Amino acid sequence: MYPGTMPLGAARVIDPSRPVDDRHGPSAQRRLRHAGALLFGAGALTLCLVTFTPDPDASDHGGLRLAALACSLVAALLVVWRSAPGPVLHAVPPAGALMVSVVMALAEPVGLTPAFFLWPMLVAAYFLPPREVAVDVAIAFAACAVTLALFVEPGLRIATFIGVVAIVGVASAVVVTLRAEVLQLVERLRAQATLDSLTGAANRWEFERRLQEELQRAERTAGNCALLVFDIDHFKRINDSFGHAAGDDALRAIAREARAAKRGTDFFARIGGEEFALILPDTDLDGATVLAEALRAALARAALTHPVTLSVGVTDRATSGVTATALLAGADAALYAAKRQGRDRIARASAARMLAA
Ligand code: GH3
Ligand code: MG
Ligand code: MG
Repeated sequence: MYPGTMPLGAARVIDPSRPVDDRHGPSAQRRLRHAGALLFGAGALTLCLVTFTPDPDASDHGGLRLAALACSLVAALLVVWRSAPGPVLHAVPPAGALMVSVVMALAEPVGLTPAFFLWPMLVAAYFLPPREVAVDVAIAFAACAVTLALFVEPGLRIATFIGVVAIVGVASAVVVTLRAEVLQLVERLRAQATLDSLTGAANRWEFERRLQEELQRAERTAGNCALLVFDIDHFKRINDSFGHAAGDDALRAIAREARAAKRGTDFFARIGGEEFALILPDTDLDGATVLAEALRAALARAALTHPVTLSVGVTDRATSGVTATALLAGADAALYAAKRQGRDRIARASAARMLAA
């Protein structure tokens, strides 16, 4: 292995290609379904507890037990209906608000029941986009107002409504704001975790993940995938002669040239100090060699403050093997050969090496 390259890391548990604000993916849908089941399950339990505690006026207990039964059925449905479609799941918070209205109409006296509008609105605020949260909160307020007007004595209506608006409105706004801030933070951390700050290229971690992904795609489509690894020749001399800042400038300039030379579907990464890689989907050894030539020519033409040359190793899936480790080892061996043969050149991996390995 050429100094500077590292073995592939362990399998990736986190998938950074997943959008940070993933509200429609399978995982988000599953969590919303679970939250809905919990919401209605907790509602059923609370109603049961209320009807089994001593109460001087138990006339409403029959209705409340029916409401508990309805809540349990909804909770059970959400548990078993794994393929519940998005619109059904998005209807969970407003349905919860309507259930609180029904219970408010049944409960005698109304007591703390209106405070329970908070539950479905917290679920909405955490899981749904802000605009949908606003609609759900408006539905909850309207349902609350109508129920108060129809079923609650006049003296309590206004004060209860103000209480619901204040508690539910503020809590929902706080959750929406906190969630937006957390998402922003995650977005920033993801960029820091996947990009190299000096060159803006993807880092080694992201490179390994992407290489595995492209190889899986190639496997599915029975296609090819090439890997090009290049290392700057005698880069240490630039640092030693002109200082680290000049070295950093050279790294940035080389990354710029590589980005300009590659195709849109190619993936560029910095995988070591002065070592870079390009993953070339649907490309064979010849295609990778053409890109390597183009990159070397572009670098020769570019007006770099401190001109450099590259040693390049290329391989493809058909030559070195189908795993990321095999492909990287093949490109690495070719790069090492280019260095041994005198630098400033391209070396292609050979299938013989793979057979020997
Ligand atoms: P070779 O042709 O064999 O590749 O020789 P080389 O001098 O390029 O290789 P060597 O591995 O001896 O030195 C690599 C140098 O790259 C040493 C290290 O200081 C420098 N380097 C690695 N990362 C950075 C960086 O981020 N900035 C700067 N300025 N230099 C870096
Ligand atoms: Mg190196
Ligand atoms: Mg070098």
